[in-house]
Amino acid sequence: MSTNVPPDFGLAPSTATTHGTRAWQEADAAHFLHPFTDHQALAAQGVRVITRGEGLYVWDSEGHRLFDAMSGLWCVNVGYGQEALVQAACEQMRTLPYYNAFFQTTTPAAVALAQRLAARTPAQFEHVFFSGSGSEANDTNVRLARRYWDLLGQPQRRVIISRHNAYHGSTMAAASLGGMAAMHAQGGLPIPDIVHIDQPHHWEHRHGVAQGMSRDEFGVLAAGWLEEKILAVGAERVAAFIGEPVQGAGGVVVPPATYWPEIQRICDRHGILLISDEVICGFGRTGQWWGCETFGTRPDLMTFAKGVTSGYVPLGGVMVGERVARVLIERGGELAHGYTYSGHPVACAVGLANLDLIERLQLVERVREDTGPYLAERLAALQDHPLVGEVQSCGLMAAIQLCRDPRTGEAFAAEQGVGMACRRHCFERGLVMRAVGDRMIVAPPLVITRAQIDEMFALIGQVLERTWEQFRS
Ligand code: PXG
Repeated sequence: MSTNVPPDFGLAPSTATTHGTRAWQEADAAHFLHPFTDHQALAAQGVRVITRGEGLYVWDSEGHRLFDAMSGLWCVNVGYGQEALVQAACEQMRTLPYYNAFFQTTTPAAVALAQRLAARTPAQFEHVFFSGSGSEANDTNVRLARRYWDLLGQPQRRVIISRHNAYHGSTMAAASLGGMAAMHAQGGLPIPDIVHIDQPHHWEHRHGVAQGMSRDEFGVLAAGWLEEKILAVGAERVAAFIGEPVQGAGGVVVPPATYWPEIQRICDRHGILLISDEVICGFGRTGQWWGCETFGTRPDLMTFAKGVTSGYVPLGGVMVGERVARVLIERGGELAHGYTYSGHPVACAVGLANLDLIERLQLVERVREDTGPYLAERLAALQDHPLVGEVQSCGLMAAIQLCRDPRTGEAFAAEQGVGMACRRHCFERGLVMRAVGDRMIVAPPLVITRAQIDEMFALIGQVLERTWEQFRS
């Protein structure tokens, strides 16, 4: 693995904290079952051990420095090594490392974060339900949406409509909401009463229904698939529609501008709850605090996680709009749902420090006015590369679609594994990008500067050249 990395590509001299790579790899292979990993393949290759992070960089146990253009897993928005978050965690741990929010108790950190989130989210949100992760938060959404309709005397409204290629997490309900076929194939998913429509992916449909259509025309068409599904299921059976403003794990699928306003109209027309899963898009990623603000919707429920603590500690939750909150509070009695770590005080203290930092550094404004537009400009310049079919971005999340022939949009054969090959070149150059099929993804920390965007694109340029050399024939 990383021992093959040539020393002359801007990699730091050895900064390894210890020299235990082999030992860690062996112990890891013997004991650690990783998420979304083929363990035989990993054991043969040897896992990469990440030991340290600072700013936009992480270092592995061999001392190689990596430019983390994925913010960990779309979460380290304030970058690594922010002392204010460390301090907040230490102080809270010293004062009160844990207390629960069950049985008529609360903690100051959880109250303060709830209040802060209510102030920082669109006007319809005055209440939050905390979880430990995005997956749990989406399970909560299923419970809340169905409970809402039960309390309104419409228990038959149970169906939740989602989209193919969506990612909403890995618990049973969240994986069912997700539209990943490979996940559904393991474990008998989806659970009952969750159905899917196609995603608003203009590129994917370029040779099909989107042929000859502008993106905006296609956006209206794709939103129409929701109405078709509602009518097929029967509107009186549909509880909610859930979607990521921009599908993240699915490959940074930026919808046409016409899509979400049309989705909102359809939900309103049929009285259906709208759930915006903002686990990736929330906290400034799209250039507004929330993706629903960027795309013009008014969700009833909103999932968050990742960016709420910049990934420093686990925390997630659901912002519950007043339409739902009023019914739950005034008619619901006890809500039979909750997690040990709902409102964990250490996580909430870190969340508060993280929000302070985002505001102090004006990261959301920076993404909207400076770094987001600059990233889009640098991305547009890649459009002429002989390997690049399309580029898409929204704020600080971007996709580079690789294809065999950009003029015709002809794709590479899947078995060529072009995206994964490109990703290997990334690691050799000291860059972390994600490959979703042949779509290369970046979502750098929101603290990135213009100069660092230049640095990232210099690396991307080298990586695309290498990939082009490998596959041009
Ligand atoms: N919703 C969305 C939109 C997500 O992106 C989750 C829910 C689940 O959150 P938790 O905290 O339970 O993981 C996510 C998570 C990838 C990748 O490969 C993306 C996620 C997780 C793991 C991998 O892009 N997003």
